[in-house]
Amino acid sequence: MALDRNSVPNDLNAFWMPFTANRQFKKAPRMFVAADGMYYTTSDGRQVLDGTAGLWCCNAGHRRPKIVEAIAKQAAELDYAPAFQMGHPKAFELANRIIEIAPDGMEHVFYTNSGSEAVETALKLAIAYHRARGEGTRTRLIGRERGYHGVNFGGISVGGIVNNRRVFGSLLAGVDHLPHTHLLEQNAFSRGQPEHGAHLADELERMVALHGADTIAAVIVEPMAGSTGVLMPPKGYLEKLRAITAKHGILLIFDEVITGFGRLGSAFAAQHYGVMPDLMTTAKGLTNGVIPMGAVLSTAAVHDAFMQGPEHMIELFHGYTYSGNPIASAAGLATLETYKEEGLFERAAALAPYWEEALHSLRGLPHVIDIRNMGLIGAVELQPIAGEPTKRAFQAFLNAYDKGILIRTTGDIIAMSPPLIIEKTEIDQLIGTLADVLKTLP
Ligand code: PXG
Repeated sequence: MALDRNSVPNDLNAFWMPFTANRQFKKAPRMFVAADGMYYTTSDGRQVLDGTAGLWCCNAGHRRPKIVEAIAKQAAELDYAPAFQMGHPKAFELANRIIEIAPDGMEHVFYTNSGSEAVETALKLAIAYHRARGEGTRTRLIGRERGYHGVNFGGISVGGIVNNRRVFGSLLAGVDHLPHTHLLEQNAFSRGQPEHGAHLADELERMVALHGADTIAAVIVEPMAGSTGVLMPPKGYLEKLRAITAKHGILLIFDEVITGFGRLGSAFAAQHYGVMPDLMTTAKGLTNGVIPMGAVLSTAAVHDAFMQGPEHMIELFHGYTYSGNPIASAAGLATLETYKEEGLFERAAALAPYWEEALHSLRGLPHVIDIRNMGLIGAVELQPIAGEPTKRAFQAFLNAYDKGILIRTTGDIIAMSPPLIIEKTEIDQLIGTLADVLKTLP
């Protein structure tokens, strides 16, 4: 018999929360009921400074008027249009605006509803691209240890997070992983890109020798790994990956779900690092996190390989009911306008040195074993409590929340990625409060 939840409107039991310690949360819930600019309001009426742009997505801050208005207007005008064999103007307009700010050479946009779907789309595109060109033996996908590419089967297969993989069966076949680039001993407390580790890209040559280039479709990496703790690409590493993939006809996919839309001070990490992939996955900042939307950006070479055969035939058997959804498209357009009008990418670049100094002022505080930064992203790595990994950082997260700042933790790493509208005084507030938290941690 169905439970009668009407009698208990605030029962927390029914909602099975994602990536959350459900039982712990439901004993002491942390609820946001409103947001504005840099701040969330909690259900007990406190203001919490958003040190993470939600989940790395609200790059323009919260409740931005242009975005709010665009969504309301679109819902009242054209709420939904079929995504297959029909179009609506805003999806086309948004694709053009994305291409305008994308690295030179990116010419096409395929819409999804999340980063995870963008990843699945890119992996499928890579395999189908080679097949379309008569190289159907290229099916192998190469990811990297400590990579995060969302939670669907392709993404967790190429991803390198043990907990995201081990309880979900056999995953995709034909996947291999490059080593991660986090060389704590050599690179601790580097500012920006670390010096050591470019040689780790040479592992790809070893994989080519092992598997044969003609079996490998693509390499997928986050240009800067976000979720597993803000792991920077060592100097020269991405350039090497690009050179080796190009040499062997392997596609290079940059997963820019976090790094896209200004996080590093340029529109995309590809521009920041000056390395051009064949496909890019994006989501999050595309709509400022307000409405779900993701997108895969593609070069003309990849796209054009599909444009063959009779013209009435569907070229790519892939897509989602909500690909390019009108309200998401309107939100995306208003978001990109907000970024542009307020110069937020340039703002992130201009603030980056201040952010770097503030972050590195935490060096020397208890348990801090590394600090990393790039653009408006930063991480503080803590020494784990012996035998109890993750506990120390999670305690820091809880204490920080009580003191009025929102941070993220992954393992024993604290990650921060504030909205690009943050003021210097708010950087001081964020880092100052974090310093207080670190001083009192067990
Ligand atoms: N790729 C990358 C690089 C990501 O960071 C995804 C794909 C998946 O996106 P969706 O939209 O399906 O969640 C992500 C998502 C965190 C955190 O705190 C990171 C993500 C999501 C939630 C939390 O590190 N990244």
